[in-house]
Amino acid sequence: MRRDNGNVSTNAEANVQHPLSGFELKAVLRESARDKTIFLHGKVSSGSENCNDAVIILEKTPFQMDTVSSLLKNDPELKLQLKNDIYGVYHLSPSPELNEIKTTVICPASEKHIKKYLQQEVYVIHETEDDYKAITLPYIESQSFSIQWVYNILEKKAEAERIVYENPDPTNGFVLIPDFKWNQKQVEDLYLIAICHQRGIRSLRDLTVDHLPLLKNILEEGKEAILKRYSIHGNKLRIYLHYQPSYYHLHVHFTVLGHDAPGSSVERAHLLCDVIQNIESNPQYYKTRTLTFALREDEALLKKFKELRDI
Ligand code: GTA
Repeated sequence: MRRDNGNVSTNAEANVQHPLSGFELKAVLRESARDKTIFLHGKVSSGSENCNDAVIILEKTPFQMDTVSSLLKNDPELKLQLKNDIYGVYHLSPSPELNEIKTTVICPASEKHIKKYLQQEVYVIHETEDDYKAITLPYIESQSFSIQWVYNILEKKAEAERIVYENPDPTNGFVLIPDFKWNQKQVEDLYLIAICHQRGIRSLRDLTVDHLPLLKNILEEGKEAILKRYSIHGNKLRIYLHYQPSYYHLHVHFTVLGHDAPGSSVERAHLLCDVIQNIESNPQYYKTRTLTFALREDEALLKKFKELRDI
């Protein structure tokens, strides 16, 4: 099945082109030895003549408790690197099924996608209510990332088989689904997102008392669904919204404590339980408060703030 308008396709389609067909590396955008991740800009060929920009993210996956002992059984081949007294360091080359690399392909990637993954300086912005209206909102309306992938999930045109839980209410309901960044093989890096059914709630800034039932449903039903499916209790979860998000359709991140997920730092993550309390104590809280966040050097929104404000 393929829908070109919504970019939905499945592997069941005959003649599926390899997603990395004709791959040619253009640049390493960023890499992290700590996270064992590398972000690449490349060209891939789609069809006979077209050559598309692609962002490819390669990430070594965490060990899985249930398979880790197979790595070491039956005298696997070890290449000695160093031996000193009781200390030995070896290279082990596991079989392919125990040596997976999670590969994310964004294709065709826009200039904005390429910049998003580029290593850059970041700067803190304190966005007042007026800044939001004069700078951020016009920016969001003119050039934010497409949210077609979100509508595909809500309309069951993509990832339908991955849905963990759904409250179908059009106003106060949501879909809970494993995040793109989680391979679902181990709960040590569990990462799900709750995407609300209601359209037009762009971000934290749009939230008022009208949205409290939705937010409370996401918090309570999301925790319950994760407990039921993954046996992880709510007191082990970090449940938060990003400000600024990359995609301006309200969604909530569920990650497990102990997993240092990208975007869980204090200048970006707003705990859902705090968001609910803030709105309860002041219905205009997110409309009026100055909100602080960081922007990368190359981001158009930062350029707008620099043009219009003394920062
Ligand atoms: N299930 O199609 C999708 C999909 N898309 C396109 C995005 N997401 C999706 N989930 C499903 N299907 O958590 C997820 C994203 C993200 C959430 C949107 O939706 O994975 P956000 O609007 O707050 O945007 O959340 P955010 O957090 O900036 O987006 P993103 O892409 O996670 O980028 C943040 C940083 O995370 C990046 O700068 C990069 O450092 C890192 N990162 C991004 N992707 C990966 C990856 N695949 N592996 C490792 N690190 C990554």
